Amino acid sequence: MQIKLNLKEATEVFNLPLNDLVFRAQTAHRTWFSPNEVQVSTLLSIKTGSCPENCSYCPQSSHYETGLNKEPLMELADVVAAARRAKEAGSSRFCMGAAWRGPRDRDIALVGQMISEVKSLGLETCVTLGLLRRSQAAALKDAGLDYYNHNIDTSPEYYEEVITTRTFQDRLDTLDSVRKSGIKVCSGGILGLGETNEDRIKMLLVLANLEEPPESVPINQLIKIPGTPLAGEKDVDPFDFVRTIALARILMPKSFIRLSAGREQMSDELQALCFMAGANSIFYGEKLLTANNPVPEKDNALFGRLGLKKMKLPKYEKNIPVMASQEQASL
Ligand code: SAM
Ligand code: DTB
Ligand code: SF4
Repeated sequence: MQIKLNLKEATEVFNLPLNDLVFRAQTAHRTWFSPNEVQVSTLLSIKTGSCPENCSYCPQSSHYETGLNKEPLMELADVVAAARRAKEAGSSRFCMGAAWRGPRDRDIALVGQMISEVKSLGLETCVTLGLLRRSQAAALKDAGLDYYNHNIDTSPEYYEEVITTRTFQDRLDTLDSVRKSGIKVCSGGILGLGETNEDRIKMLLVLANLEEPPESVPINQLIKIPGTPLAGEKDVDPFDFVRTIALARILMPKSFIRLSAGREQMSDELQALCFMAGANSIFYGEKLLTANNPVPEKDNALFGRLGLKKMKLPKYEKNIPVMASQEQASL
């Protein structure tokens, strides 16, 4: 059922009249998911700032002066308290992020405790810790990790324009370690780095053509952070953003496609278009890692107006979410 397209075919799909493109994306979405349910994750930055990498979009890189409040690794009890609040607010997944090039083995032990405790609250667990070796991935899996987030961010060709302290292949190697350890993969990218639509299509093709595509695909819109090299980058055309979401849905029909960072800068109407184009996951809660996200009251109001429901803890069969009901999934 996995649709494998080459660059020419994927570009033709991307450039379809918008109605036709959205229809195809909706059809794919309804084949695998119930159409009005959105998976909801909450983020927490467990170690903030002073990152040695030079990702030109990131407020946490030590290469740029962004006025960020730097924080060492959080205490276990504070992390668990934040996870409990996220669960009470209706999140089904708790995602903990650390600004490291990669964790040291002693960090893995500490983060492992956080994962176990968060998991025991009945939440899905996700961490994003940078580059990961196979043995480290195995230890996280043993601690109860469900998802590892590691974005490829953009096309292989454009990657060096954005980050030079690690390679595209480094990212793929980490994704491979994560996959081989039996952890579900969360990997996507950012729009608004100065890349072309062709780069966006190529990025999605890399993800879709992995041996197993990621179960979760975050599509971020650049939040322009003063002090980073990309602070003055031009805005993404909103329809190109929607087209990218739709193509992601068509290429990876069984994956959660997450409308990720940048929602605060989007209108309700643009977010609604993204849901129509097949996005079925968001970050929920007033903070992403360091940047602001819409407050829960605003998202709850939007969900109410659109008739969307927060998805309960998804059930999986061989890493594929099982639909709520066959009936809902029909056209
Ligand atoms: N350090 C880890 C890493 O790079 O994998 C994890 C945290 S990092 C902040 C996770 C992702 O957040 C990045 O890969 C990028 O896609 C996204 N991100 C970071 N800064 C952003 C920004 N200003 N706007 C939108 N997305 C951003
Ligand atoms: C992802 O793709 N986006 C999230 C999550 N994965 C870790 C992070 C967005 C970060 C936005 C900037 C900030 O909050 O610092
Ligand atoms: Fe570090 Fe991740 Fe930010 Fe890059 S995106 S500077 S690796 S925290």
